[in-house]
Amino acid sequence: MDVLQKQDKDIFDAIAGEVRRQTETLELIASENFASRAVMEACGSVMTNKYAEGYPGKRYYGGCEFVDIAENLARERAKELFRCEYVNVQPHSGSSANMGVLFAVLKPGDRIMGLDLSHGGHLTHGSKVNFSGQFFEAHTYGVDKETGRIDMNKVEEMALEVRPKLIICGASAYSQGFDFKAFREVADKVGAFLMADIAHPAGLIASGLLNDPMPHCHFVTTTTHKTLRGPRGGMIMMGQDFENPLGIAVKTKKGIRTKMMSEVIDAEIMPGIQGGPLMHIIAAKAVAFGEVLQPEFREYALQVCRNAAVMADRFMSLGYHIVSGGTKNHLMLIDLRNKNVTGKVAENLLHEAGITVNKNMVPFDDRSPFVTSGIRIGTPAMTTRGMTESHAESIVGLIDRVIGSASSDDIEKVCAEVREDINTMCAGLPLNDFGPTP
Ligand code: DSN
Repeated sequence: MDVLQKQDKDIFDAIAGEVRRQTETLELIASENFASRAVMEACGSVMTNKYAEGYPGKRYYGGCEFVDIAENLARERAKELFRCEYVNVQPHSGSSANMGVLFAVLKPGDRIMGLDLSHGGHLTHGSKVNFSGQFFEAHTYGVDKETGRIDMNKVEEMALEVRPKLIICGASAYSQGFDFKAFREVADKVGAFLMADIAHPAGLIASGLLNDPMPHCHFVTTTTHKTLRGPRGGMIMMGQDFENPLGIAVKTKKGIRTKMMSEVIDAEIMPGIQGGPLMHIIAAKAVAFGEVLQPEFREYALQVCRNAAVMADRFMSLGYHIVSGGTKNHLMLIDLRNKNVTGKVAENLLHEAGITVNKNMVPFDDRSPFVTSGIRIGTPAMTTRGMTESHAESIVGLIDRVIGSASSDDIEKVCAEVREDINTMCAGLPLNDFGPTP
C-alpha cells in the first residue's frame, strides 16, 4: 500500500484505521468475515478495469478472453461446491441476486411470501421499505411465539389463503435450519416457485452441515462474503435448469422454443437490472470457491458451529434468552428484555468494550428497529482468526460483564477492563492468513 500512502494519505489513514479496528477488536457480526489475502489480491487486481457486459463467450466488448477464464472458473467451482446445474456469479450483492429472481418470475403486484424482517427475515423478502414489498404484494410469515421457530403448519395455512406466486425461505437472524422439503411441498400445493436465500449459512451448507436446499428449491440465492468468506457479492443458482413455465417463446435457428429458466435469469441480471459485471470481484469469487473446496474449509465450518453452540449454551446458563432455544448454525439472536437493556444500549456498550455486534429486532419486539430488544451474535469471523471453544466461553463471560453492568456507575471502568482483555485475546491472532498491518 506504499503507493496509496504517498498519493492519498487520507484514504490510506482510513484504511489503516480500519485494519487496526479489525485487528484489535472482536468481530461478532454474524454476516461478516475476513477474506484471505488471495481473495483480496484478486479484488484489487486489474480486472477492475475491464468492461464485460454479457456472459463468457457472448460479450458485448472485445478483449474478454481473460475475464472469461475467471468467470468460467467461478461458475464451475460454484457448481461443484453446491452440486447445482446452473449458476450466475454476476449479482453485485445478495439483494441484486434476489431482485434478479423476483423480477424474472413475477409481475408487479404478484403475491409473495417470506419470513418477516422482525422475525429474522431480510429486507428483500417482502419488507415494505424495500423493492420486494413495494413492487409486489408481500405477505410475511413469522416464528411461533412460544418456540421462536418456524411452524410449517402455519406457513401452509398462510400459503393456502394467500396463494403466492413465490415463497421465499431463508433468513438473516434465525439460528435453526430450514426444512426445504416441507417448504417445497407447500409451494407445490399452491403452484408457487420456491426460492431459498442461503446468504447466511451458505458456507455451512456447502460443507454439508445443514440441509441442502438445492434438490427442493427452484432458485437458491446467496451472498459470497459471509460464511463463504469470499469477496462482497451475490450469486443465483438452480439445482436443475427447467423450461420457463411462464412460456416466453424465443426464435432460434431451429424454430420457436420456450426459454429455459437459466436464460430468463441471465437476461434479468444483465441487461435487466445490472450493466457491466465486477470482473475483479468475480475473479475473487472464483478464488474463494477454490478455498471452500479444500478439506480445511469443512474443519473451519465445523468450528464455526461448535463455537456458536458453546456460546449459546453458556448464554442460556447465565439466564439469557436465545430466540428459538439455541443454535444449529453460526449465529444466535439474544432477546435482552429480561436483562432490562435495549439492543441499542448493548451494541454501544459492547463497542466501547471492543466487541462488535449489531442490535437486532427480536420476534414480537415492541421497540423500533433503531432501538430494538436484542442483539445478534455470530462466530464466522472469530473462527477465521483461530478462536475455539475456550475463547467462546471467555467471550460470553466478557459480554455478560458488560451487559450485567449496563446500569451501574462502574460501567465505563468495566468497558475499559473488558477492552483490555479483548485486546489481549486478539493479539497475535491474524485476521486470516495475513498479518495485522496494511
Ligand atoms: N446485512 C446483512 C446481515 O447483516 O445479515 C444481510 O443483508
